[in-house]
Amino acid sequence: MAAEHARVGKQKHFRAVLLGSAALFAATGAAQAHFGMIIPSDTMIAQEDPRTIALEVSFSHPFELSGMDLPRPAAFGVYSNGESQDLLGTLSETTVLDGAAWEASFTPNRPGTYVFYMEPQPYWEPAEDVFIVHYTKTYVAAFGDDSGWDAELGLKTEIVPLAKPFAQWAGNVFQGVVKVDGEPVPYAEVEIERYNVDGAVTAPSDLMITQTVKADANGVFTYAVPVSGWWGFAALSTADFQLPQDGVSKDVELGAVLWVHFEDWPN
Ligand SMILES: [Cu+2]
Repeated sequence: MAAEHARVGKQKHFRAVLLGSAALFAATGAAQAHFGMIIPSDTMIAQEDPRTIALEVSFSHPFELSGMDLPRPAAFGVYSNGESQDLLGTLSETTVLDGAAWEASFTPNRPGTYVFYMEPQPYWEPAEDVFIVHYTKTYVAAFGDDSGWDAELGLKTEIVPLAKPFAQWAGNVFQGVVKVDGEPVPYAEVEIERYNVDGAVTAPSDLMITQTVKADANGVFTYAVPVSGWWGFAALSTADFQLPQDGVSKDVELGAVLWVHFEDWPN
C-alpha cells in the first residue's frame, strides 16, 4: 500500500534526522523492511505432483502483509543445470497485498533444482534518499532431485546458500554467504522477515517485525528459524555506483534476497 509505505519511509527518515532522541524513537518505533519477493506454489515437486508451478513476484512488507507497487522487472528468469532461461515474457500483471505485482507459471521438464530470480528496476525511495534494488531468488527442487541446490547465479549481489534452500524443518539453522560481485561481504547486514500470508501476527514489539543479523568476517550469516512458513533473507549493501534522481547522483542500496520455505515437523 502506498500510504503504508510512505509512513514506513518517514519513520526511517525521522530516525536518521533526530538520532539520539529516545522519546521519539519510542514514539515512531522501528522501521519495517521492504523485500523483493518470489513465492512459488511448491518448493519440492514430487513425481505425482502437478508439474506446473505458479510464481508470485512482488515488492512487499511481508510480516505486515502490505504490498508496494512493483513495475515490470528488469529481469526475471530461471537457472537450472548450468543454464539461464529468460522468463520476462511470461509475466502477467496481478495484485499482491494490494500492490501491483506479477505472476507467472513454469513447467520444469527434467529433474534438478530450478532457481527463479528477479532483478527489479531501481526503486526511488525519497524518504531515505536512496534507490533500492533487490536481486531476489528462490530455489525449487523438481522430481526428487536436489542437485544444484547450492547454485550461484553470478548476480550483482547474491546469497549463496550453505544449507539447502528447501527441504528444511522449522527450527533448523540456516546459513548463507553474502556476495557482491562474486566476493564475500564481511559483516554484511541481513534483514529477515516471515511472510505471514497464512495469518496476520502482532509482534510484541515493532523491533521484532524484522530480525537483523550480521554476517561474520567471511560473509557467512546464521539464523535459526523458529516456525514453519516462508522466510525472507535480505542482505543489504551500498552499490559501487550511483543513479541520477532529478539531476543529482544518489546512492543505491543493493539487496540480495533469498526466500526459503521451512516445513512443520509431521506430528
Ligand atoms: Cu516499503
